[in-house]
Amino acid sequence: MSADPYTPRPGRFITLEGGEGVGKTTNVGFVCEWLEARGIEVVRTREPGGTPGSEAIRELLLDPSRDEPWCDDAELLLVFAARAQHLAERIRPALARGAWVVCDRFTDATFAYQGGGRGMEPTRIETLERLVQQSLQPDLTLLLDLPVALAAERVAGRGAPLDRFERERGAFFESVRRTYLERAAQNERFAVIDARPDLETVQRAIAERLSERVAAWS
Ligand code: Z5A
Repeated sequence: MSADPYTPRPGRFITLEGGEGVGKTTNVGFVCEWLEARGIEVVRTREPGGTPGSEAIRELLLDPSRDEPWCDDAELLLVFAARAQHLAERIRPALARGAWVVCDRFTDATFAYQGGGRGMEPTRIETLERLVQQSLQPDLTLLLDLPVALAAERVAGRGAPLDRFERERGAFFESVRRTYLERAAQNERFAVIDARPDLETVQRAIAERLSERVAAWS
């Protein structure tokens, strides 16, 4: 008898990535519901954030009204400080007990924003990645890909105030998108999802990729 691909098993780590406004937050919920419908315990979380301390660091990172802008190194260290706490308090304990963790952004965002966007050397980011994560990497990264102009329209359509990153220029976001796509081309854990179509079509594509990967893990 073949194994049921949806039988709960030691935890898996799924991340959603992409530039601003590509639909990560909208689709994190869809991924969680898809897994829960198959009897899997899911922990939904996000970065920066996911614990009270890490959410406090998120506030520091995103606040657009700060008089003193963060220098690039301070921004990078804050991102990894939040991540270290998140891993220790939330992600590793959940994976250890067999829950699946679905996270809105993780370290690929650091390579895309601090690396691609701010121009930091990837080797500096890799050093902190090794220190904080050791060997832990996501099992699957769903990269929602959308042209920058279309993403900006969707963000504007939400009508919410812009955070410190959302105030960056188009070239910054082009570089973020390019970095994500380059990483996806180099790493099999990525599944790139075309985020241009309507939500139903995007979610059908996400469900197909989830089905393939979950079946392959069984
Ligand atoms: N950051 C960093 O620099 N380094 C790091 O290591 C990490 C993060 C982890 C906060 O992230 C910032 O932190 C982020 C990078 C930095 N800044 N930026 N930019 P965040 O995840 O909170 O911020 P965000 O990317 O700006 O998320 P967002 O604005 O919430 O966007 P989203 O989650 O991708 O999109 P959404 O809210 O789900 O969708 C946007 C709108 O489009 C919304 O009205 C939806 O209803 C609509 N939508 C969604 N899908 C569709 C489709 N298919 N068709 C039509 N409309 C749609």
